[in-house]
Amino acid sequence: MTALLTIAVLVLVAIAIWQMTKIFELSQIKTDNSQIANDKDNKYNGYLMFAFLIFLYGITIFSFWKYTKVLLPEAASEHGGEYDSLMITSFVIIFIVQTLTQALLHYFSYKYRGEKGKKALFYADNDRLEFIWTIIPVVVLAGLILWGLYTWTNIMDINDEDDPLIVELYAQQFNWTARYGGEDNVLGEANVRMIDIDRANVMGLDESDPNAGDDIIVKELHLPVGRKVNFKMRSQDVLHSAYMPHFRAQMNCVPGMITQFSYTPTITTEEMRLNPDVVDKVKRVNGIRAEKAAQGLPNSEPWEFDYILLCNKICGKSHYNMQMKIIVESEEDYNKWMAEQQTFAATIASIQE
Ligand SMILES: [Cu+2]
Repeated sequence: MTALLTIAVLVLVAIAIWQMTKIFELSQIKTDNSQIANDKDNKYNGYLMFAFLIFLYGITIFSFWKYTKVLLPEAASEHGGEYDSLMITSFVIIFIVQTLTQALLHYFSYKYRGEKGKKALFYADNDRLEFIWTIIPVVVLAGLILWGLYTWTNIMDINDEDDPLIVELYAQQFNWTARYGGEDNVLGEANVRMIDIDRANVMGLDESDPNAGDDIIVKELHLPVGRKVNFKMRSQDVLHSAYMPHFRAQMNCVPGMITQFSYTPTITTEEMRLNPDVVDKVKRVNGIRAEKAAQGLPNSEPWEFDYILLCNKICGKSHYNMQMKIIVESEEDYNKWMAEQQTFAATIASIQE
């Protein structure tokens, strides 16, 4: 509300200033009252073009200096590196082209500003020039698109080779649940119509399916490092999107269908906590939190880095907080954790007792 009022006040002040300048202008007796731009106007606009170019470069440098540190750390999945190089290459190309074309655009606007007696040269066409400015973008874009398609098909090649771990990610407003296939690594059939809250069947598992009994339902995702994981996504209510930024993975969760994504985690949580970028980020966040703690504000306990699964589709009121912790650990630790979890059959049995 305060923000809205502030904006309203600023807009009104701007209108008032604008009206006042108009009155001031009208009150002046002008010798030259023509609406046609004269040399002085053109020169003034030419310099303004230059000023705008400096502003553009300034804001670019400022953004690099101020915001690059909030970028994600190194990719923690096998395909992540390939994805990152594609993105950084695209960014570098865009950056170079943008820097050059903006400089030329603004410089020429200044150089060829209107001047009395100066006439534009009539220059119909130049085949060679047109050929060059067509062929270069064609080659560069075709290269990027082909590389992109190749990377995309590589990443989206979800198959059962190399004995992948099968994990279901179940989305609902506003939390995540994960399900493992259990001993047989096969997920039991499930459907939202079979949800039975009274019997703690929150994901709608088909109790008559022999594959369902050993399924393990958890609220914290553990993954063994180096093993391929095939994710199957489901949604109970609306569109959600399973986003695991550190693994460069995202897939929509669509009610009524199962979507998939597959990746191999390569860096454990413990290792990632030692990554210089992560150490830096944790330090910065905890600096802010320490300040908050000094003022007695909430959310001020020291933070420790963890991988996360986020929802990346605005799915409702608490969308912003729809997340689940992901822990990547050694196979040994993973097995130990898994052994402590309760199977679906055991949960159901304990409810019935
Ligand atoms: Cu969501």
